[in-house]
Amino acid sequence: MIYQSVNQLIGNTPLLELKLPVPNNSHIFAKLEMFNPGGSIKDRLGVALIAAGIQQGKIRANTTIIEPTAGNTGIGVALAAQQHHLPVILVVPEKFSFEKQTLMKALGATIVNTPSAAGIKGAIAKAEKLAAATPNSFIPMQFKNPANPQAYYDTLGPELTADLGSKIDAFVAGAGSGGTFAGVAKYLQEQLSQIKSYPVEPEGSILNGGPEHGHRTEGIGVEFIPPFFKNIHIEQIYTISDDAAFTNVSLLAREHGLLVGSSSGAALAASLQVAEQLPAGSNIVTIFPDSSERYLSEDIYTV
Ligand code: MET
Repeated sequence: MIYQSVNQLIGNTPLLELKLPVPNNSHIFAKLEMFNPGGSIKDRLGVALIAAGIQQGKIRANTTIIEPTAGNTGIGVALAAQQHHLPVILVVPEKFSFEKQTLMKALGATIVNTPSAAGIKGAIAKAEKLAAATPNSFIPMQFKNPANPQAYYDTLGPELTADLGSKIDAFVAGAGSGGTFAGVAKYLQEQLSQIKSYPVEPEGSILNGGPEHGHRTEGIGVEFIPPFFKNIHIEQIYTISDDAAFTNVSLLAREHGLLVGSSSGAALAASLQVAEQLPAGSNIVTIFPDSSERYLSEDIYTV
């Protein structure tokens, strides 16, 4: 097949069974989202946010798109906005990786940095200020736009059941905006009544009650409960240390040939803990959102 646009390369990523020792002889399958053209799971979200904005009449020719992001959503939004020749301003706390910020700029976006200490809330507030001062602008706002979970409900969820049928016992995924977790969990819970769903956060995030502090694990972690979690059945929340996440990142590279980012390391740590709770031979599906290559400047392979 000869593809005609980068958009056609988004989604339908491979599902890999990890050949590592899993407690209770269970199986862990990882959805390899670094195979999307922008290098992360958030390409799915970028196209969905821009399409929803256009459909709702909130994005017209020359609308300036403004979005707060840790980087990957910004890359996805920049990629999608480029197809429509829309200007993009991405508001990024300065702590997020140099590589992601470079890629957003390469795709044509303008970056506005906010202080790391103000967190993602600081980036959201700055985006709102910029939008108020920019005529003809629109913030898709991944943190509350229903198009966020919907993008994953529509694409990633069905891809998992297409690959595994009804043989999925548990779904484990990191939460930042919470869109991936909530959208896929909703889809799977509708299809498979017995499935158990587990969100993953780094230590420093507040889902399990805190305490709130900075962390090296990037792209996941929340400062407020995602509104998308309403009506999703959550079995248990896993809070993973940076050490555990980065140890897995190194292990996955050294022993399994997988070059993944720290949120993937955290997802694997949680999946292994889930395996301890579940009956023998369970099938656990998790998500590896991006690649380690966008974190080399942060010494991702140094635990
Ligand atoms: N992963 C999303 C983004 O890249 C949300 C991050 S919130 C820590 O924007």
